[in-house]
Amino acid sequence: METIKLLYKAVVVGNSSGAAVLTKRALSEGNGAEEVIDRALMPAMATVGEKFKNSQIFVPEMLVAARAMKTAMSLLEPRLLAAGVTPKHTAIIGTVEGDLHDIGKNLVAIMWRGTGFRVIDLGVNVTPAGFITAIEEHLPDIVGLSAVLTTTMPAMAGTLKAIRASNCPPVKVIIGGAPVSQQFAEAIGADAYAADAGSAADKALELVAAGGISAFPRR
Ligand code: B12
Repeated sequence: METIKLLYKAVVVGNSSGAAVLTKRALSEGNGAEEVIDRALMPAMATVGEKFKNSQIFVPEMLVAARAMKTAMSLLEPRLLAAGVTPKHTAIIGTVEGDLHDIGKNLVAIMWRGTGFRVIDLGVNVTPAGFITAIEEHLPDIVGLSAVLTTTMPAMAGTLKAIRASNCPPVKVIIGGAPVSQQFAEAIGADAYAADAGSAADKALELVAAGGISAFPRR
């Protein structure tokens, strides 16, 4: 079987050592780093996201797949840097103020990275000012807000309001977390909602493809 296909499979099943060997082999066979990412790693993370969405795999399997992808990426990154290749899109993600849950947010960050985004993870208990400062600094295309407690849903609404009221560059905001919904997203004026990490990757791509923010000059 073709090395690229084998690498795809190694990442899907979370075989990190296999992913390392196959990444090196794919490069030695003359594949470019970008080609390896586009043809093996991204499709693998898309499959992982789809399986997670359909409850065919769960958090542990997703984490080992992410680790395999990270192993492969660590071998490809030096080549990308040498070639001056950088991710096309940037995302910021954080759990809103008062909320310390980060397992779901981390999975979304993994999927976004696997989809080709540069992701700046602000962590948990992030204040509205924390989000705004990061938006000003990193000029992201999208911002993800996570809230896992019903009691921090108002903080999510407040964060979105503060972002919109600030002078920070225009940005699309996507929300998620167990207690929030599409209806809540619409009520607070978020650009999108996603129920799980796989859907979050699809939505992020939809948001950047829809544009509307691309006119803003980015670094
Ligand atoms: C683990 C956990 C904790 C851990 C958190 C550790 C950590 N590092 O995250 C600890 C022990 C710290 C904790 C503390 C508390 N917890 Co807690 N916790 C949980 C638990 C068991 C699992 C949450 C989880 O990780 N789920 C798995 C992830 C994968 O799912 P997820 O978060 O929903 O994320 C997915 C989607 O929602 C979505 N998503 C998430 N974020 C985002 C963001 C974006 C942008 C997008 C697009 C999508 C998205 O994608 C994710 C992946 O598919 C839940 C119960 C449960 N079974 O869910 C309770 C639960 C969330 N906790 C609860 C409570 C009450 C608390 C405490 C208040 C308890 C206390 N009395 O101290 C504290 C609050 C601390 C605080 N200030 O935040 C309640 C919340 C009730 C409510 N409706 O508000 C729950 C539901 C338990 C219960 N049944 O009562 N908790």
